[in-house]
Amino acid sequence: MIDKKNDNFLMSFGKMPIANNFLHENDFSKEFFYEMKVGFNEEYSLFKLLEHPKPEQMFNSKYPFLTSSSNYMIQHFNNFYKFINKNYLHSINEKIIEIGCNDGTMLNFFENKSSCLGFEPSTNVAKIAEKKNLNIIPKFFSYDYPEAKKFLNDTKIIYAANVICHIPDLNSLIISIDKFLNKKGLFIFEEPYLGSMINKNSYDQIYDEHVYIFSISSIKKIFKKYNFDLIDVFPQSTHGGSMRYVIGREGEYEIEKNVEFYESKEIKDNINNFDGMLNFKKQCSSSKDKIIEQLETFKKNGKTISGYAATSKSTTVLNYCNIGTNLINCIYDTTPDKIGKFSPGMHIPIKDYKEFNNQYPDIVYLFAWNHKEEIFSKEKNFIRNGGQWFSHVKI
Ligand code: DWN
Ligand code: SAH
Repeated sequence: MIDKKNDNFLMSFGKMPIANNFLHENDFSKEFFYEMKVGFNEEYSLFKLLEHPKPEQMFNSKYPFLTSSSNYMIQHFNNFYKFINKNYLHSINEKIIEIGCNDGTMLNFFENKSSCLGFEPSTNVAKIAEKKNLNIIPKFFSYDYPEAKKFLNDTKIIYAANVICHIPDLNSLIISIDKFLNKKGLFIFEEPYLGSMINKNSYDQIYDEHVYIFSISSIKKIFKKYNFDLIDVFPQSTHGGSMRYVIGREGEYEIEKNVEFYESKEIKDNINNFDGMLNFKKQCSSSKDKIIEQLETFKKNGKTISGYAATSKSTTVLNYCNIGTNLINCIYDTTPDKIGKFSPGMHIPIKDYKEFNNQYPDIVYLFAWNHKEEIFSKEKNFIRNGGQWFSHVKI
């Protein structure tokens, strides 16, 4: 049982709204806030939120994020599909489950749709996946649904991307995985990586949906508790630095050298224990001071500042640093469900990205720093017109 016994408080980012709750002006007064406290569980080397909203408050019929909002990510998921297909599948009839399939971008690459199943509790995005003729259960992942019965004990691959860190109850998650996988079955998933977050000081990876920021040390310990081995790991450049983990039943597969290689790096870098996090805490508050000072200097010098990409991550930066319309006039974004609304907590207006080149601001805070290649190539004219990108993460 993975429990909270050895959770140690690290720091508080203060009052936070729901990161993806982009809202209309008449909903400002009933906006929900919680205190975003983070900590580190010494027993599992696990970086985590100590308080968070209930999953239903975030994943419901109004979830605005779509996997397909990034062309680069669509390509990445095509490559992830090929990676699974080439390395772990022997026939197109082997059963496959995706946890948190969102709009079905990755599941749609698999050839035999009838052997695939996606779980997606955000029903508005689940509907987009269903329109692609995919087999979807529009609910939170669990083995306990009649519709999932034929996948029990018979699934070769369960995979997920940027989802497992969204699931607070790791015990129930692993019990369901155990019920679905066959003897040689594998659980393959990738998530934002603690090592990258610490290196880049990208503290904006922390928000209500990201209950955990995993590492090799934590994943190995958590799954060991349920008689699973971490058999391989593959660093990824996506979402600012992620790690792909391959999990098999204890003793069924050889453990690849990569696991020890990257795990020993974590031990050397001191990211497997609470003390190793103390420097990160300092970095967060000095980053906050620096950002505010820089934005205020831009303003004093008469510069106009806008944001680009109303990411979930931006909710952490804006609320932690208390940045509102006094500093950033609006945020440009591509998502229909965000445009015309206001950012959670700080209430900065969200505008259609198509309006961006009508009148360029002087400075643009790039909130999707993780998609900089894609965005820079799309917005070359901004730089040609003398504009300047800005971020708290090195870009
Ligand atoms: O883990 C998660 C990841 C996978 O996606 C979720 N919890 C929620 C979400 O996080 P995010 O919002 O920080 O994701 P992104 O992919 O960094 O940013 C997406 C946002 O950026 C969307 O609102 C669309 C916008 N965007 C844009 O306006 N122009 C994105 C791109 C690539 C662009 O060119
Ligand atoms: N895999 C996609 C989506 C990531 S966003 C990608 O990488 O782009 C996180 C997704 O996980 C959301 O679509 C959310 O609705 C879903 N999710 C959250 N909790 C879940 C759970 N317990 N079971 C299944 N999906 C979940």
